[in-house]
Amino acid sequence: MMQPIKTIALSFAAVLLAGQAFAGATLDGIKANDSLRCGVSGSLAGFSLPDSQGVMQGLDADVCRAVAAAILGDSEKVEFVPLSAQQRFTALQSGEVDLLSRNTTWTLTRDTSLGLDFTGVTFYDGQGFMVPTSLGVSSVSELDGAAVCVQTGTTTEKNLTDFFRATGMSFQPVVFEGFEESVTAFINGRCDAYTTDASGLASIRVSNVSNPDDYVILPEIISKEPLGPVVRNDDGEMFDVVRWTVFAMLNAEEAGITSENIDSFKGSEDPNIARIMGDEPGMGTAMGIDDTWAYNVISQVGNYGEVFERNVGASTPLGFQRGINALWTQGGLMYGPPIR
Ligand SMILES: N[C@@H](CCC(=O)N[C@@H](CS)C(=O)NCC(=O)O)C(=O)O
Repeated sequence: MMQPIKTIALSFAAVLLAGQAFAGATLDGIKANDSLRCGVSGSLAGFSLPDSQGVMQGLDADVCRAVAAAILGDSEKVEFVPLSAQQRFTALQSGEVDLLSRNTTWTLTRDTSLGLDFTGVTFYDGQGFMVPTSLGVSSVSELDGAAVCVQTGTTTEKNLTDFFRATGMSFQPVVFEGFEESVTAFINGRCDAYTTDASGLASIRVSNVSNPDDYVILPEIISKEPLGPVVRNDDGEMFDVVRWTVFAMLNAEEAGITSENIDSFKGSEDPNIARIMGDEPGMGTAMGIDDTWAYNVISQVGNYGEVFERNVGASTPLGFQRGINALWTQGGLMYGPPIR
């Protein structure tokens, strides 16, 4: 049966109104507060850890700064909120934070059942194991019967069970809610092994133990841990801003634009560059922010390669190679769709 024209018009109006109610609610809140509340770990060297001056440093922290630069034009306008693995999703759902940028793995269940959306990947990782050097173990295949320290509320805990079940080995999980207590227990010999994302293991080894040589990270990686920023799924504009902020950092690296040389690209004849610079208008306004958004991100925080090198790269204590986190043009997985 055909719907009367009046009913169709009314439902159309309802859809429009609903759309208006949701579009940009988080984005508007950030602008009204003139500050981005960003959930981080706050405990993880290279990703988010306060330095000796109390300034939050790390790749996850710089993603918060980049989003603040895109929305507010100022990368300093961030309030960092340290969150444990267990607290992080509730804090985002309840509105305590606007954005979660905290070594969080993108999985189907998290993306679909929490009222949240993963915006992309800022660091491709995988789960590994660390053991005391004195244990004399060089492969995970030697961990049959091991006691393994692990933090609750993580993919780590689930992968651990899957891995031992799949390999037919036995293990004893020693589960902790807090990060510090899990690491302390491991250092004090409560467990034979500690498991988390390989980046987390490297972080612990350089910043939480007194002598890194007393611990070895085993070579096997047992899972995929694509880590990235998360937003609530009720604000499409906020989702777009966060994902395109990261894409802008990738595109800038690909184009050779850095925080140091960006001003030399002003007035460029290359339309791709002109759109990143905001010289050609429309890209920012399409997301409800200023057209200089990408310029602000790159000039104030840097391109993806700069952020990687500064926080976790070869010259830092973590000493990571780019590996799969290299740009697609260098054989890696990092790919920014076109800004046009
Ligand atoms: N990527 C995994 C693990 C993330 C995670 O929370 N790892 C722990 C161990 S490295 C952590 O970051 N703890 C720091 C904290 O709780 O502040 C996930 O999303 O579940």
